[in-house]
Amino acid sequence: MSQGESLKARAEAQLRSNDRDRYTVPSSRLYPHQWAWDSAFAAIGWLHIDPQRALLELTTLFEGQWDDGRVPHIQFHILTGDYFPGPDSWGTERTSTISNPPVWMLALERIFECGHGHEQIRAMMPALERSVTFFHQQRDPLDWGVICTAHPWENGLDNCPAWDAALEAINPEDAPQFTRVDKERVEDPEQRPTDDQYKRYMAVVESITRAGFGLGDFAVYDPFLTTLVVRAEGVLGRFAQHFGMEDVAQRAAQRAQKLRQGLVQRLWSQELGRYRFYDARGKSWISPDALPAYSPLMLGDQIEGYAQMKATLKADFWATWPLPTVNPSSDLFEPERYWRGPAWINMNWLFAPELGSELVDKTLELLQKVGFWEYFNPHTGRGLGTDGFAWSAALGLDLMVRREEGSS
Ligand code: 9WN
Repeated sequence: MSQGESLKARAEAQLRSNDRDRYTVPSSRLYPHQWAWDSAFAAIGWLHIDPQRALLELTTLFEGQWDDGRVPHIQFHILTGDYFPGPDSWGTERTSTISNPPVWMLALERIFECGHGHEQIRAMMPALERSVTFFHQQRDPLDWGVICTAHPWENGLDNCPAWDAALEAINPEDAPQFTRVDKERVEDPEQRPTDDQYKRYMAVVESITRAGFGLGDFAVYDPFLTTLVVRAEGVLGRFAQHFGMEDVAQRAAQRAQKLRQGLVQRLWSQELGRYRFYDARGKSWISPDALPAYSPLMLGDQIEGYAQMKATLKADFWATWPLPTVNPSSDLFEPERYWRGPAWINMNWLFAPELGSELVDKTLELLQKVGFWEYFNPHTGRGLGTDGFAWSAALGLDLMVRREEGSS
C-alpha cells in the first residue's frame, strides 16, 4: 500500500469511528455532538467514501435550521450532558443559538460537482438561501454591508486574538456558575482557553438569550465570516443558475456584491496590507496580524490586496508546517494555544486553492506523519488538542483526491 493509500484508509477509518449514522462528531471525546461547520467538512470527506452518506450529513444538519434561517452551530441530537455548554445553558431544547461559517454551501458544491445530489440540492434551495440571508438580516447592526460575528464560537476561530478587546469589555461575573468538562478531555489544558475566557464566553451566551436570540453584547465585524458568506452566495448563485432559478441567482449576486464592496470600503487597510475587524459595540478597530485578516484572498485576484496578502502569507506565514493562525513574528503568536498560532487543516483547505500545491503537500505530509489531530504546532508539527478529529481526516482525504485529480 502506498503512503497515499494508507493515509486514505486511515482517514476513512477515522470518519467511520466518528460516525453517528446521520451525522459525524468532530471528536468522540471532546466534541460528541453535531457542529455545523465540522459537519460540512466531514461531508466533504464522506463524499469520497459514500456520496449518499455525505448528503445525509447535510440533510441532518438542516433538520436543525431555525425558522429565521440560522443553522445552529451545535445540534444536540442525544442529550448526554457530556459537553459544556449544553442546551440548558443556551436556553433551548436541542441547539446552540448562534450559527457558523456557511461552509455547508462549499460542501454541497463539492458534492454537486462530483455529480451527486442534484435533486436533493434543488429541493433544499429555499432552506439554503435562508441559511445565508440570516447573516445579512441579523449580523450587520450598523448596516455596513459586512457581516459580524455574534460570539467567538460563531465564526469558529474561538480564541483568535481578534476577539480579545471585545471580550475584555464583557463582565465575566455576568456568567452563571458552571463547570467546564473540556479541560479533563485534552492532554494539556494549557492548549484550551482560560477559565476567565470561558466566563466571558458564557456571559456573551447569556446576553444573546436576553436579546431574544438576536445580537447580544458581542458584535465584531469579521473579514473571515464575511468572506465565507460571499463564497456561499457564489455557490447559491451557481446552483440557482443551474436550476433555472433566475430570481434567486440575481439576489445572491446582489448580496455578494454588497459584501465585496463592504469588505473593501469598511475593512481593508492599505497601511497594514490586510483586512481589519471592527468591534461594533466598543466602536474600535482590531487589527491582529492573524490568518483570518487575510481571508478575502479566498475571493480571488479581483479582491483588493490580493497580491500583497498572498506574498505576506507565503513569506511571513510560511512556517515549517504552514499555515500558522497568527503571524509567528507577532507578539500575539502562541504556537500551541488554540487559534493563536497553531495550524489547522480546515484553514489550509480553505486557503489551498490560492496558495497552491506546496501547501497541500505540506498538509498531507503533516497528517501522514502526525495523524488527525485537532491542530498542530506550526514549528514542530506536534499534534495538539484532541486526536481523532474528523475534519483533519475528511479534508486530508479531499486534498489527496484533489491532488490526484490535479486540481488542488
Ligand atoms: C466551541 C468543534 C468545535 C469547532 C471550533 C473549535 C471548537 C468549541 C469548543 O470545537 O469550538 O464551539 O468547545 O471549543 O474552535 O472551530 O467547530 O470541533
